[in-house]
Amino acid sequence: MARTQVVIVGGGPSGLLLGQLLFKAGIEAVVLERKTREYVLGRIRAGVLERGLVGLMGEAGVDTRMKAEGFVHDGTQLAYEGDMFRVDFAAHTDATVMVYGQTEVTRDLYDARAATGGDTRFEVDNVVIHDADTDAPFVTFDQYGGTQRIDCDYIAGCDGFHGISRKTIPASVRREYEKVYPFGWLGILSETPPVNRELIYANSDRGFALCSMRNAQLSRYYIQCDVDDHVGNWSDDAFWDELRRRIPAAAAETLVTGPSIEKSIAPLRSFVTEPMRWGRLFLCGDAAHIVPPTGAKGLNTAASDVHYLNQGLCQFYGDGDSRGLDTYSEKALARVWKTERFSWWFSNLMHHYPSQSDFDKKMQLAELAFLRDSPEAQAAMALNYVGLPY
Ligand code: RFL
Ligand code: PHB
Repeated sequence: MARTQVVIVGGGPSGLLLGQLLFKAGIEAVVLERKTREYVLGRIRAGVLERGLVGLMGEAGVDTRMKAEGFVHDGTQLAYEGDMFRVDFAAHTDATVMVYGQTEVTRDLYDARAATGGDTRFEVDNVVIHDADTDAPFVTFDQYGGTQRIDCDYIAGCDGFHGISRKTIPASVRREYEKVYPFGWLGILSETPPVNRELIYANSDRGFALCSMRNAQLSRYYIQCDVDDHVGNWSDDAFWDELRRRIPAAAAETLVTGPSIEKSIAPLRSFVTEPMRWGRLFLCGDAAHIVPPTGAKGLNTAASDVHYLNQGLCQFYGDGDSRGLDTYSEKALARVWKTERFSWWFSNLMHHYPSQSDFDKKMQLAELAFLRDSPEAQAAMALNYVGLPY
């Protein structure tokens, strides 16, 4: 029978970041991942890192490549009705964001984990968390045709929205809050130079569009689509044509197109589960909450959870003080709800709703004009976009 201090369920960015931070503090952890490393690295997701996550990458000792290859952005562009204005982060905050893909963050964390001899089990099935509400929890899982058991002090549930950790908390204890949006995002990755130096978030009558990037030769674009649309309905040409119609003319004219190397549709959802702790089980990241991607907050909110949990575990193992762990759920949720609010607000502002009335549309335009003209409104947006303090 094996034993460790912390079992981390899920080898996505939350689980790996926590694993590396614990390693730095001399706390032993085993990471259990259902898929292969290649599969996890094949998911194209987040692209914008808040200062908090940038700092945690440094704390975890994995920021060398990010610092060399990432792009620091100190503003973003918002477009509507042929108009485009800039929200200047540097003018309103003392922070910037880093454009560096989740794929690269995850790769750096996996490389560091391998280099430090961290115990990571891939392709594990049927992970079950046992006795999390007692002082002797353990986790079982299937691998190589046999069932294994690891006893531990604590379990970190970092297994994403579809994982098993959240569902381990009895329904009578859990309270869930959800909003499903009536549209999705169709995203493509293409080996073309980005259309603009900064991201462009565009509100148009045909629906939202976003121009983002990974590096000088790799672009990431999204367009709002029907929630039940299929990737097969969208040729590359159809995507580019639709994107051009939704972004300002000057950008559309200079857009460089090419074959897509990835194309996928993501639904949009706001979701929070409370509490984020049950006994010795702590939920982190998408396992506990989802935001629509409009504010680029999913990975970043996962990182703030990891920060609070790491702090609590270090306090406990360092001087036996469990106060950080006892207040984890409360602290994490306080920040989660503020981030949910920002992502919901920004999504409402930028998308076309199927049921939108002319009045609703006028309200969106008035709010965009207010944001364009008000330094105070821009300061509020900038503060949220660069990331609320931990
Ligand atoms: P993940 O990434 O889902 O990782 C969970 C891991 O757990 C594994 N797993 C299990 N392992 C063992 N046993 C089980 N029973 C398991 N069940 C699941 C899974 O295989 C997986 O490896 O959750 P994590 O680590 O909490 O990370 C969250 C982020 O991935 C997510 O919030 C972001 O990608 C959201 N997101 C964005 N976030 C940002 O901060 N900035 C962005 O710019 C941004 N853009 C995006 C996004 C998400 C998107 N999609 C596709 C949903 C853009 C998109 C399009
Ligand atoms: C991305 O580059 O994938 C991205 C950027 C900003 C967002 C969402 C996604 O708000």
